Amino acid sequence: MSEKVYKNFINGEWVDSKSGETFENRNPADKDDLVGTFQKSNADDVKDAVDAAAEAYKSWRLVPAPKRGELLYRIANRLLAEKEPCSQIMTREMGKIIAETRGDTQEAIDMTYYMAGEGRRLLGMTTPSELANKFCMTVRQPLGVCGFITPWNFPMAIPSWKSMPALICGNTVVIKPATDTPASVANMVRIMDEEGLPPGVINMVTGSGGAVGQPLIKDPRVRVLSFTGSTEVGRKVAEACAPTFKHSCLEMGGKNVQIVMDDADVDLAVDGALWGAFGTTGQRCTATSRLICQKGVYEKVIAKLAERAAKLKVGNGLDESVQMGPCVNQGQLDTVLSYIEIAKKDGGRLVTGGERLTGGAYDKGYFVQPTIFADITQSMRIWREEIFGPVLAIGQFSTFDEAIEMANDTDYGLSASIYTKNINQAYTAMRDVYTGLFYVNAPTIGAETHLPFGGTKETGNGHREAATAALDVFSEWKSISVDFSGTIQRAQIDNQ
Ligand code: UN1
Repeated sequence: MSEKVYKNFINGEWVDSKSGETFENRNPADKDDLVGTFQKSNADDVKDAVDAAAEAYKSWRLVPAPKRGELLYRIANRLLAEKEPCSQIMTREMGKIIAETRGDTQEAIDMTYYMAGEGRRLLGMTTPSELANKFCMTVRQPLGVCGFITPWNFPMAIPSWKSMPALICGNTVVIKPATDTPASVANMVRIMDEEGLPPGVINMVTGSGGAVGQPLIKDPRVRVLSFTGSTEVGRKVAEACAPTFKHSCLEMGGKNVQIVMDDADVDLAVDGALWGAFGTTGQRCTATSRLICQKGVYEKVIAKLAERAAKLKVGNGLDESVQMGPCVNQGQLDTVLSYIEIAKKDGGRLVTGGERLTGGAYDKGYFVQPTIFADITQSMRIWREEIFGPVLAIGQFSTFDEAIEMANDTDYGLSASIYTKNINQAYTAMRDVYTGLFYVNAPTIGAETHLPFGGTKETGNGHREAATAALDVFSEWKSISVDFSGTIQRAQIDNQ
């Protein structure tokens, strides 16, 4: 696997950073595998990118939306044609297993087709006027330059969730990929360029949050800042956007719960918890990090789940037989290991895992065992704090009302699920668990691109990604009235 030097993409050209510096992107499953070398960019590069995006906006906003949609169709087709190489490199830079990176690329493909179709919709409304001979309608208008700060856990899907709706609405984009996973964004941007997206419409600047993200947030020409990452950083992004009333769309932490009622299909619930907690090595905003079981099935679920978790094959995600990859980097591994210690100290019952995996190929990566703690109570830190790793906290409840109270006992509100055969309880939980996503007899992960995605409380700031909801982030309504009466008509006054 040969080393590749990746450049920034600004105004339709692949260019070096003005800093003259680069950084390495290595495989978290095998530190000897250098995925590529990337530009360590600075504020000058961000300025160039925003200059290009601001200039390109002047003409891109006037391209008819169906034409923008045709370009997106072509981009989707190319992403589909390059699904396998894009997924391979994604596993190498991020670590998640190849089946999941194929899913990630597919999610980008789905979003691109979906938004391509919006080119022929972008629906507004017409509505009657209270006055005679007057016509009223609404249209969506783009905002201008959009800045994106994207995470490493969905290296192509999430950048596509932000880029495709922004572009179809007529905005231009500057994207700062996560330093752990810039190759996947570079692939998406390269394909956009090769399929004919005009220069300056999409720009990519790689580098750190401080050196690249901050100037992007601060540039007054950037009118929308869309960020996916931790609640701690998201709060700072919102504060930095506030003085210029820059719109911010924030997707942040989660502490997602799966509820298992006594009447549930226990094997199905165990399948769901296994996938929800250990898929993507637990590194999803939507990951199941809390599992609560009713008294009657509590020990049974724990025993079955522990047995299945202990058997998961952990390793390099390029091996098709591997079921769980490494943590994305040393910092993430350290966080996971520290929470394992915290959970033990707080009195959690370790039922499986709990150790870093070492020896042989494991020494080259950031591997940890799938880990489960039972007897977790609501005052313990692993009940409350997001870990972003393969650590599941299990608690117990007696009544349905208790389950709802426990489910809502978190600062976050992204996803939740219930396993039950009782339709009344399912519907009550659908209504009363305060999250942005909710699943019945399915795990907390696995949202589809045509449904709004996002969360309540400290997970978000009221916006939703994906679906037509994303159009509300990347366009603003203009209400237009045309008076064809030839007279002055006063609203609210001449309407008797
Ligand atoms: C995320 O973890 O930030 O619903 C996104 C899911 C995926 C997206 C997760 N489709 O699990």
